[in-house]
Amino acid sequence: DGSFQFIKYEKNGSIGVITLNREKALNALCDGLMKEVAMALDDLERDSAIGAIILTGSGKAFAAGADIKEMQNQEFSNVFGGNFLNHWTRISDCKKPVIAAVNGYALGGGCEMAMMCDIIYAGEKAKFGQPEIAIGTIPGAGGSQRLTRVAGKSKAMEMVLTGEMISAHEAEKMGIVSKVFPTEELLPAALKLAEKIASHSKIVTQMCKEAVNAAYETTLREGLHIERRLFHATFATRDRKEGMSAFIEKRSPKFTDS
Ligand code: CO8
Repeated sequence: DGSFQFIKYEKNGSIGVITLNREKALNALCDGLMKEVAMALDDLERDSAIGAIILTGSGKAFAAGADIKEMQNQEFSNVFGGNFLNHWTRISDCKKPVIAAVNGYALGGGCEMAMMCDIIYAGEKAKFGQPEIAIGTIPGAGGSQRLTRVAGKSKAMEMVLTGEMISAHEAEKMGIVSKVFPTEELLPAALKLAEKIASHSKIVTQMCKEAVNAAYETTLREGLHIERRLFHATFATRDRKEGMSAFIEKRSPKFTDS
């Protein structure tokens, strides 16, 4: 649809693909771009045909961070008072699975944006980093928190205190990225993953995502409680019955997302 200025956005069967499209600025995440991503996500969440979402970049970058030109002349009273970049949380609030397909730079807010997604696939030339320290600020959208939970204190400290980039393979070793592909194979692989995810019951998939996120955001005791409740809740769906019946009857399940 031609109404977006900073992203391209398409639906491909049960998959929604959001492509950051501000190549000249290495997809720097200006306010307008983030608002468009949020609008696309609103639409994809409303569309019951969509079972998984891919977020990807273009040209040399996934995204080279928050827009430094936009931040340059801001002052504390504005950013604090206006809760600057508050709407960035839209991605992590998405109930449907979001896959980041990272080819090229994922720096600062770009790395944080990838980590807001549920699964990160990377092209072998991708670079990840939190370079905020080099421009006199610090990560502001999860770089000191999500990165530390995933990679541990020593690695996270090294990245945020030096600002240096790491390769896709290093990111994979650290657990930030789940798989690395040759550049050209990244998007097809992300689509294949998204199709696999979207082939399951969409309602149960959302419960599953919620359960994993509980592990990430709560104590073990609370997380186990939430998991048990959600597991019980799958018994309120037709798809749970259908999935188990199909197994017993040795046929493929026909999920109705109900
Ligand atoms: N913001 C604005 N413009 C950018 C950004 C950016 N983050 N990154 C690149 N650009 C622009 C450049 O200014 C340049 O524009 P122009 O042609 O008008 O001069 C164009 O993109 C191309 O960039 P380069 O010429 O620099 O390209 P190179 O290939 O030489 O270098 C790099 C590529 C290494 C990626 C380099 O562009 C770079 O270091 N970019 C900045 C990376 C960075 O510091 N990112 C962190 C930004 S701070 C941040 O993200 C804080 C997040 C806080 C979120 C808070 C939420 C609540």
